[in-house]
Amino acid sequence: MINTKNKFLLDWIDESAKLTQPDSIVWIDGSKKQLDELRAVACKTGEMIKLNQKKLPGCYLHRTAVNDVARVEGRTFICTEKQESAGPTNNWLQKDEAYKTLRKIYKGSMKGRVMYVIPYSMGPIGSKFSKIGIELTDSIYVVLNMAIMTRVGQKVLDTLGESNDFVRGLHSKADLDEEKRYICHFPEDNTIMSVNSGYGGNVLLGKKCFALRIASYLGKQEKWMAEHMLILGIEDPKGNVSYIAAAFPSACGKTNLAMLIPPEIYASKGYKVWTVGDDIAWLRIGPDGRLWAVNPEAGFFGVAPGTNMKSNPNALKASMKNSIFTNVAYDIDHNTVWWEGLNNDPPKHALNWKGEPWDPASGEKGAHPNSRFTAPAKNCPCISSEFENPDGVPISAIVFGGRRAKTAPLVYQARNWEHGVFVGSIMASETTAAASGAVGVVRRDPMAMLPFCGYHMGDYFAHWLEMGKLLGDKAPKIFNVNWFRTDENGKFIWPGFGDNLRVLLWILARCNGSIDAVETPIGLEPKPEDINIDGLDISRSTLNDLLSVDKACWLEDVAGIKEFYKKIGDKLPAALRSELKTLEQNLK
Ligand code: GTP
Ligand code: SPV
Ligand code: MN
Repeated sequence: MINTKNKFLLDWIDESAKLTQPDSIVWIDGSKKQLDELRAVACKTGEMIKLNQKKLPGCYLHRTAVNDVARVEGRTFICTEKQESAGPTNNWLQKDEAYKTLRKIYKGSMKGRVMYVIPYSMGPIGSKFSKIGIELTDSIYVVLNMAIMTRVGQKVLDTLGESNDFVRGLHSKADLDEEKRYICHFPEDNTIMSVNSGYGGNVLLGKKCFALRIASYLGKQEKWMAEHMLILGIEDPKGNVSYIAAAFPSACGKTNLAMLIPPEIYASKGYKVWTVGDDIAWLRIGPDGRLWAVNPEAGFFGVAPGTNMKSNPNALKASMKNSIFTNVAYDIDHNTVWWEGLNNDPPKHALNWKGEPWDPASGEKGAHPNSRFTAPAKNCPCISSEFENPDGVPISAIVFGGRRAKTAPLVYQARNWEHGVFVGSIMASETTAAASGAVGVVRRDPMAMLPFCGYHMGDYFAHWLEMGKLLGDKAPKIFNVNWFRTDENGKFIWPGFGDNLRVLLWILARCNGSIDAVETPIGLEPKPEDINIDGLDISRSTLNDLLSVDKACWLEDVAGIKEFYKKIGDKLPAALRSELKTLEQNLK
């Protein structure tokens, strides 16, 4: 039995129950017994399908409503007293107005349902990095996902004690009405309200809503950072591990990079890669003055399509027990799951992600492009021994990157922290299926945080600059990568995946000062011979192309950056405006 005397918590639950009117309230203790009971209920109602327990022990399939398959950025709001606080890149609602609108929608929305109370910790319980949230939800799917993605149960309440310092998250599926779908954040009140969705990032409130949007706002006040970053450790043959944090937009390769398998030429020498996180990093300045990172999550909510034994065996293995699959194809004969890119052997008798009979020969996709697996981090064969370390890991390099068919070279280094913040601020990437809307359109996505920054983007840039001042010469070095350049046929030129280690090793060599670089108009690039291409199907001249800086392309980009900076307005730090001037002059 769960137990708390926290009056703030009990009052808020009371108030929320009066509003949403559930039949009953159940506290989630995170025990196997309780979760098993919920899984049984979900299977009975059809909310989940129990998969082949020999092949996929503890695994389940869930299908969302067909109109509810990705984050909805157009329906995601930062709700504050004044619009200025949300800034020009966020949808804004005046907070009192938002509460009023939302209360109408939530009224009675849990009638006939159970309200589950999920006490969870983002970050190892008790770590100085960690923060507590409580999510109220009428969805068993949400409960079971949160139990994988976060640390849940009584210990969280014990840590919270009678404090009011927790993030309130109220989620109701209501009737999944798109028109009345709201994902609302109240950073000034530590509150999240999500209604009329049942999908991932819209409803697992610990993830994007808390660990990025609310936490980025808290980080600004408390001088730390919440970022859309993977964290990985690279172990060299002597056993030294260096850590890299990398920010790529949604579905641009964080999970894959975090779990990469070193190519044979490196594996045979003893190089290893360890995963600390695949989506979110909380970064703080440690007692030694360096930047330290924890992954606030306890699981992976990873993109399924494209995941296979060659591209990402670690993710695949992680998802083969005690995992939940969302919106993948269903193999009727084997009671298992399938997605595009898993193998070349689609199931003979199958249902697609919508649950309809599906013929692989039809040309239609079996799995939704944004279908996902939810897997416990501890299942991952390459999970870092530091994953639970309450002090986190020290970061040597920060890497930005995106999907750019042209423009951005394979890798370049920023000349210093300020230039690095500039490099992050001008990131652009082709949109993906992770958010609803058009796919493949290039948009500015600074630090991969466009959809996740909980306050004014200009203030966010200023915060980055301030963190650099605090870090001084202990600041991580900053880089930019692009695995996604294409040739004239639209094919990716760089092999990517495990071979990305070749680029990461150049980055680490730059961090420890063991290698030179070449000055270019945009920053420091490798001497082509310093990227090891042994064993790759790539010529030196192709590598030169990958590293080339097309001035015309870049000047076009400068025009785009100017437009974006104009949108940021007066709050754009002068240092960034001056970096832009330098870039333009260098190119001319
Ligand atoms: P979110 O969970 O949405 O934040 O995404 P993510 O950044 O973790 O992306 P993920 O690693 O799941 O990759 C998304 C897609 O990019 C998958 O279809 C991958 O197969 C593909 N991908 C990942 N790494 C590479 C790479 O190095 N090269 C190429 N060409 N594709 C890649
Ligand atoms: C992303 O879109 O960046 C994700 C998936 O990691 S979601 O949790 O849906 O936001
Ligand atoms: Mn993400």
